[in-house]
Amino acid sequence: MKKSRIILAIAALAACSPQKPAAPPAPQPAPYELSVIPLPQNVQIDASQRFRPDTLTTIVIDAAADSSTASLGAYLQTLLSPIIRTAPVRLASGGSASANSIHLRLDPSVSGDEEYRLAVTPSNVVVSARTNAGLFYGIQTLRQLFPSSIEHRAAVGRRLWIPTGQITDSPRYEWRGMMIDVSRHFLPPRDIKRFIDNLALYKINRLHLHLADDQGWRIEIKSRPSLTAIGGSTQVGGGSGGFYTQDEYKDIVAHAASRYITVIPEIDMPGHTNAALASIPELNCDNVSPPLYTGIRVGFSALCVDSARIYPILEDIVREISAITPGPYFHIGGDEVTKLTHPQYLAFIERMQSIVNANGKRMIGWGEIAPANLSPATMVQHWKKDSSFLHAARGGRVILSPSAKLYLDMQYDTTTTLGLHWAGYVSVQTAYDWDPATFLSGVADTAIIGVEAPLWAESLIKVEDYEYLAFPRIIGVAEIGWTRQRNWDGFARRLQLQDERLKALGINAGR
Ligand code: TNX
Repeated sequence: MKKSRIILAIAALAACSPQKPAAPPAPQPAPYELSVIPLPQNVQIDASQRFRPDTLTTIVIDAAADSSTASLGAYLQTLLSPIIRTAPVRLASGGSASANSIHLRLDPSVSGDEEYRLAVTPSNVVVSARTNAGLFYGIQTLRQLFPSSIEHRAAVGRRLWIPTGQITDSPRYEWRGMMIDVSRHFLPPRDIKRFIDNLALYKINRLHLHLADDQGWRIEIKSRPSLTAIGGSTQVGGGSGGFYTQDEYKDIVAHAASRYITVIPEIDMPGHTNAALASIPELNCDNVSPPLYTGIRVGFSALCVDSARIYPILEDIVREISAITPGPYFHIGGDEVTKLTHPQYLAFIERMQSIVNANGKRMIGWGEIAPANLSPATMVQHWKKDSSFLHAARGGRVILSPSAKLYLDMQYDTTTTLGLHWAGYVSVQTAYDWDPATFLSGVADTAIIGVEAPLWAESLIKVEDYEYLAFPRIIGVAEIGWTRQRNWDGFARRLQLQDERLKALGINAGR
């Protein structure tokens, strides 16, 4: 484990001669302070020299690069527009970066899947990585080295520069996620895409969408149209609800992929299923649909798991969603089931695992699923005291989402209006200042695939509400997932330096 190294050189101070009468002191350039979050692994910066892009700067990519690398060039160009006006230019293979260029270089000698290197001199910038994901993360670091005015694309007369130096960086965990509950209240696709763009800035790479719960069904299932026609028609408090058509969902997934974020769909079952039960009578043991539910109680609903007739319906759902989800995961929920016996519950989870696997996906479920007979390829998402250690013992991986640390719907403190506090109040420091490696006894660091912060939406309506609770705590979660050597004081200072950037992006951060 390499120790982070940050060398900050202050721009040379103006020399002053002792003989001359006291002249007013020349204004000192402010020392450059690194604000990058997540903190990169190895940083050497010399702010006495700078790289300044201008209208003659070109973005270059290797001739051998694929269309995704070309898209990254265009993405970087948009970030720097209108300063950089030219389209990305392809280099001949093996060509070296010319003066006044930003070179996105695919380099097979960089080892990690998400690793990147960044080298900045006064005349050019080279971002190298083995993968396009690595290049994308290098671009995010580059973006954060620029002043926050980089986020004001149309601002006239802004001065963009970065200090010279070298950064090498790779993540600690492969899973750095956020969950958005779109069931309790529905968020339209444009708001989800806005989240995706903002999460990508902090190198989050998983977006888990909680698409079905008691209060709403939010994804079109073509073979079972009543799920959205009925189940998608309302939400907590009785609003009009909403759902994603399959085309809208595909568009969200594609947008996420362009930001190197994998979408994980969740259909919560066998509990948290009132919207489905209300839509399809056959899912109920008495064949009678209950009314739609718009309150916020949990634990009252369950599928009729002993009835063979429910499984073709569940197969249709898993098949249709799997077909439009390129990522390898399908989340079946599995939390808070009080209406079934334990053997009924475990048999159901095992049966769902077969259905999910038959559709080519790895199953994920909340912590309660751990005692079932699970494949080691299945993943358990810890959220409260559970038996995750059983899954670690069989060689399975665990996603850490401890509610008292990472539940973004927990209020910051007693003055917070939005959110809940059943797991406690979660300050920015509480969310940040803990170590996944030692968090669960019986679950070693090697069993932990990473961290994910869920944002449940019982009390949230508009995207600003979601942002208020998510930011800035999600930025801390991003650093927990990425950075090996970190501490609260350093993070707190860099977070303060991010404030202007969050404002420039129009993010309604809560603290
Ligand atoms: C518990 S966490 C739930 C959700 C609620 C949340 C509210 C989990 C797996 N289940 O259904 O929305 O608490 O904080």
